[in-house]
Amino acid sequence: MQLRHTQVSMGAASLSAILGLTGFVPAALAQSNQQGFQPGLSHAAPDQMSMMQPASQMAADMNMFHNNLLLPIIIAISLFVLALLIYVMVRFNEKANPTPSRTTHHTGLEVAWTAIPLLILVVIAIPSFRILTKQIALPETDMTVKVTGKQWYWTYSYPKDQNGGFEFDSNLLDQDKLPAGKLKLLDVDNEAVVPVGKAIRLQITADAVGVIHSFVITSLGVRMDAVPGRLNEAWFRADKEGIYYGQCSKLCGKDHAYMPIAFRVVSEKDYAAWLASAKKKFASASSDVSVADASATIRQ
Ligand SMILES: [Cu+2]
Repeated sequence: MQLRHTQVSMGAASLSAILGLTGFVPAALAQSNQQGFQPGLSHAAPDQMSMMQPASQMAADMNMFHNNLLLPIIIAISLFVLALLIYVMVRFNEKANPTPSRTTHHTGLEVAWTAIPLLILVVIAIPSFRILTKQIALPETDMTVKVTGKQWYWTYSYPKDQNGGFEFDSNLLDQDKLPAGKLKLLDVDNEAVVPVGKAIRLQITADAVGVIHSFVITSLGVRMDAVPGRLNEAWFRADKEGIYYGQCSKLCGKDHAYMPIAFRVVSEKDYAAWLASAKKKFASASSDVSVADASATIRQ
């Protein structure tokens, strides 16, 4: 298993509107917007009750863990406690049981109500730690994006040694002049773009003079705090092309609710086209970020 100096802190538009707004989006990319934009997958659907649909194996594992293990256990425990309460109310009320028992200890019962919850926790802990390990022990990743939480927007840096060498800010769109088809409080001016099927390493931090944020994209199974002065790592491999939204998930100040995350997952060809145009567009904001040195890798 490999751990790369990971520090864990333990969280359909009109085409012309899109093109007009982003300016540089290649035509093929703009088309994939309409396919990729799916309620329940990209963002929560209206009246949605359950978890977000998964767009990565990690998110699928997390959903499975919640839906197939945690939820049944929680329901069973709640029903059991409810049944006990009803039984006590009926069987041991003052009328039905005028002379109460004076028992204060029962060894068998005490062992049982210690051991059974312990076993339940062990049953939960094993798959929980398995998923957690998968999240924080990075596999060989194909590319890196550096994410910096600022007050109150995100900055994405594409490393020089990966054909990038630029960075850009991703700000919430002006809510008073929201173009048709754009999502309120979710769509941004500059989306981060990554290729589909590739393991993406995220290096997540926050502005040195800023506050703690948390970078979360639910459908991709990514949740990691962005802490000033600390470089946290997370990763994902998106199975499907599309746009995936997230939100800052750490109460970070007055505009906490207005710093959405938008990651667009595209084909490799579209990614190459985007990279070429983004390099020109963001040329003025060049970034010196380069991928962490291999010597920083801790092998286990
Ligand atoms: Cu924040």
